[in-house]
Amino acid sequence: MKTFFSEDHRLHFPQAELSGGEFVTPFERPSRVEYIRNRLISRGLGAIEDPGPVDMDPVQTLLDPGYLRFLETAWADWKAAGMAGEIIAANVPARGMHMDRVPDFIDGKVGYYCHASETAMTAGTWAAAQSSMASAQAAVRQVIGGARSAFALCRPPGHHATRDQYGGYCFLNNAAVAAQMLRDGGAARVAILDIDFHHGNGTQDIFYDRGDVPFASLHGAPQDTYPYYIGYADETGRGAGEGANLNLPMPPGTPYSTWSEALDSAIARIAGWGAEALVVSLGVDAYRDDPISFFKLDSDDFTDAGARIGRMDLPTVHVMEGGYAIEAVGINTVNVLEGFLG
Ligand code: SP5
Ligand code: ZN
Repeated sequence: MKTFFSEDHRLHFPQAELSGGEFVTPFERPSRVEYIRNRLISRGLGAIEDPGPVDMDPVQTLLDPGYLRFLETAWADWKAAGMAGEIIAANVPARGMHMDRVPDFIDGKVGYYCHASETAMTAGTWAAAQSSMASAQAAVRQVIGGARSAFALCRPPGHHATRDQYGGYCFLNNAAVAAQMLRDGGAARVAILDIDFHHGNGTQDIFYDRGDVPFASLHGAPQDTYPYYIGYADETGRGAGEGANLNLPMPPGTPYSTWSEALDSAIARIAGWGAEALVVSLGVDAYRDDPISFFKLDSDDFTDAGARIGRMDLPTVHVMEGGYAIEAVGINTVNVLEGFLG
């Protein structure tokens, strides 16, 4: 399996994440993908290639143009306004306020386009997010070209980003654009299976009204974890998308025996949807030692999960999402891919 990876991820590394009322070094840090890359090499999983430049056409078609312009100019606008630090959202439109009027001043714009203030932006964030998207796109091209699967080693991750909001360490929804590109490449139905510990709110939102890109997510119950206000089991899709959204929230302490049953039901639904291609939002933060999560998967469980996904026998693009237990993130991620390959 080929991996696509851009060194430009390094351009995004904020100093600060707001966590428990303190600024800490972000959990989503550059070393994560270095551990994954080193493990790919030591296991001999296949070539690792630079993706080349991003193609913004499919990104602009799927996402909000105003949001993309905001991401492109946010840092310059922030600095021009005399802000000393990194970009952090301090105000967001809340109940009773206007949800659809974009402020002129950058501080207000930031809140309008952000849903979670733990995530900071810096000078290099936009370039890094585009390079991450480029890896997803190169992996899609590989699969459209006939490969059974490819791995997009994306950083920053993407599944929390909506059409017009960043947050949860995500800026551009790589998995969503990958799925749309597989649709455009001829697959009539493209399923997205999200195994990251957190609910893939951005991906769900982007395809909620559509039946051609069904979405299934296994995640920590929103009552107990980020993104808190979405990810319930009764969110089943709308209009043409009714019945094409499957949320499988699970409580703190969930072991692999329970999680793997949920995975099997997601896999059965994806078969029922008649998917012709698959995008896996591959987060490994369901791991027992993950510092911000509460499932209890062991490293071996990720191999078994990958094997179950592989038995679906679909052309598959794996897109890296979360996973913050630094020393294990490479092992767990590559275990999924090795399990998948069989
Ligand atoms: C892609 C992805 O996995 N994003 C996750 C975003 C999680 N945001 C909330 C993090 C809360 C961290 N607080 C941790 C306290 C640890 N004691
Ligand atoms: Zn996550």
